Amino acid sequence: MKADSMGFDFIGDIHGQAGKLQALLHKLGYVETGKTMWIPPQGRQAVFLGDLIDRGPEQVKVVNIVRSMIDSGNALSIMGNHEFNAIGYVTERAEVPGGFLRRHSDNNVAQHAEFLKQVGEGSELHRDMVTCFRTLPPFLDLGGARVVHAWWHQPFVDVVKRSWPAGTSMSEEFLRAAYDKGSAEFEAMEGLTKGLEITLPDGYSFVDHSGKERTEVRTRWWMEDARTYRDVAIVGSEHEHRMPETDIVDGYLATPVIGSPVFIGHYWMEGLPRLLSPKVACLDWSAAKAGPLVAYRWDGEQELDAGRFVAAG
Ligand SMILES: [Mn+2]
Repeated sequence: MKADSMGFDFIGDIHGQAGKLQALLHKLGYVETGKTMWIPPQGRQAVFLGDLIDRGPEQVKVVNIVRSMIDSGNALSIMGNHEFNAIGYVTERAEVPGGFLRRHSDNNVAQHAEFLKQVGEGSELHRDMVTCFRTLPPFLDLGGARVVHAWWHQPFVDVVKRSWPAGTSMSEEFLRAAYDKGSAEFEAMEGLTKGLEITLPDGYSFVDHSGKERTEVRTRWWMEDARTYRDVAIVGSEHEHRMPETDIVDGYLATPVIGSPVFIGHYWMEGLPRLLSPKVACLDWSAAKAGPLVAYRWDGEQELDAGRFVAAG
């Protein structure tokens, strides 16, 4: 099947919420034919935007569903920051015996603990899932639509294109480079999977969704006419009024979307699904907590249509 004749159903961050995933697939017209197998309506394919795991109650089930759908040609998936972290978590640093690419700090362990418990840390299933995560590309250009977990920044896309051949698993060499601070691969994977973050002026901070106080904020990288920290900062609505209305000093890089629309996850949006711009749709509406799991039913349109969101759960 050719990509340009397909309709795609883009699906946001699931974070182990299998019930919401099943409800959403059902609503999209997919038919359950086995324990983990869902068949799309004729001429359609699901595209998962990453962050299948961490936090939620049925992470193994979610990965199994997504995997079955990929293996049968009924879905594609990209890598989110949580899969990228999961890979680094189990990979030892060559130069530090007993150390891992992703440090086992208290915060990092806490963020991954549910997954490790459900999968069985160090088990065959654990290894098998990490191997699967390495097959997920950090972006896809589907011809007419593009997907990335957090930030479509073309120079980062180009770095990955050069050192990670499309359709292959992430190599050992790429993985080690991607965890080597300061390398082009590190910058690229940080940017693509975690977005553009900037440091707030002295004295400002906010509390993120996991209860951690932070001085770095995620930004609305797609906003061209942004001037102040409040314009670009993505924080929970209860913290928005505390973002400074002063001009951004540096670090913000407006990245207007020119060409085909871009679908992203990652940002813990609140409220009812709405477009971020006619070219940008975020499909993470906090399904990891009380929010719905959200899809966008795409049929080739270059100007996005808010009427095409489908939400469940
Ligand atoms: Mn997420």
